[in-house]
Amino acid sequence: MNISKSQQLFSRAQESIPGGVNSPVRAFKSVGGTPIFLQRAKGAYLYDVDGNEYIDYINSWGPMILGHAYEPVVKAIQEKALESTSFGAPTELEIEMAELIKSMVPNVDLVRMVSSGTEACMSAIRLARGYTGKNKIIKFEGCYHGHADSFLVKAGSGVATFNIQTVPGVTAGVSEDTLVAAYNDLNAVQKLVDENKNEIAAIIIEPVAGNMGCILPQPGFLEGLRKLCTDENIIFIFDEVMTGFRLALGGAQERLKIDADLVTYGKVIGAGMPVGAFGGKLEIMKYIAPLGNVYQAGTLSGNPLAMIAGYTLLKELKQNPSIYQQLEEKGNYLHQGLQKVLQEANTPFVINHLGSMISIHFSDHPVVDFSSAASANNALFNKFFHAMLDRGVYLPPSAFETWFLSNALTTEDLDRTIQATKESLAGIL
Ligand code: HOZ
Repeated sequence: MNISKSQQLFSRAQESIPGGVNSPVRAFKSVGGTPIFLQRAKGAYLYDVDGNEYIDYINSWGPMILGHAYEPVVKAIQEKALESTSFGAPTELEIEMAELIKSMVPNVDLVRMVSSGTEACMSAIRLARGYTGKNKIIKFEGCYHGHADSFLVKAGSGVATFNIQTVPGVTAGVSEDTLVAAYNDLNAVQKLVDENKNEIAAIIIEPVAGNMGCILPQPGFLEGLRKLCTDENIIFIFDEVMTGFRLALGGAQERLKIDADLVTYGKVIGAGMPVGAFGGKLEIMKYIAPLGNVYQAGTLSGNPLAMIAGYTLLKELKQNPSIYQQLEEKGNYLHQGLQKVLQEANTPFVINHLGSMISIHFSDHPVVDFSSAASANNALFNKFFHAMLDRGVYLPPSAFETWFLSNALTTEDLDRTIQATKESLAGIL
């Protein structure tokens, strides 16, 4: 495969952009090699600057649930741009967006739009602290809630990919207020709560984790956390940046039948534009300024282009709930196909999958938390990644990221992916 233009651009990028990229995982640092510079994308396919085509399983890390350059979204953005790209003042569209979100997520009474998932999670934590008057939070090892200081303790995604143990610049004071438990370990959480009686403001979790590969909550885990939060007056925050509007219209809350107190969104909610949101019960949300004194603001919050993109996509999902059934079938089809070729290749593997989130760990033990993900054969994953890329399949360049399916994928694309997996394994094992 010729990637000479990507190679040239990567050399040039490193002269003016840290590491040549504007977000670390994109640099291919852990898998090695040159990041592919993209030119355009349509539906399920990406096209790089050298003219190579790839089937996309990153989908911009989640947002492109109906595929790239989805026409109704593109048209809506084009039309909206003619009215102004930003006002910094209220618009009717923001109300429509909030009403649409509320119609999909019944336990959200009020929702505040922001510009990224990081902002959403950071604001939700501040709100939980402001509401409860407590300082500490519990997060889970390998979960990633954006790059705000409090979340970078034992984080997943790039922090795990690059094996960064402590992030310079995050003060000890901030880190001390972040307590960490292993994912799926309810007893560990109970212990932290007992040891920090009346000090925990919030427990924040990815209800299906996507930043250490895809990891599913074990039966009873989220239910146990829910009960603990209710009993101890702790705000239960679902980080649905990845799962929101993806696992179901009402996200993981609907799919797993668990109500959180606050929910954060990103990715699908913006259809590829920079959008995040947090919302929840009126009783808590009324602490947010200007209703209350928990301050949170943003010049570009509710930006018209971002709102019209997200609104158009969410409306489409609401009007066509069969999309979720189709995604489900595609996820199952891919899972079965991958399972077959991996079994034939006779190498230990684990496929974790729910709906349109899926990942492979080359592991001989179940992958249920960060340490089991980290002890998989991730060197083999790195080889697998390149073998797949060479065959035109674009996977996340890290075993610590979930793959996202789009509904633009056809059975033929899935078959090509399964065949590429078979060939890749034959080449690297
Ligand atoms: N935090 C994203 C993956 N979990 C990476 C985003 C990016 O590099 O664009």
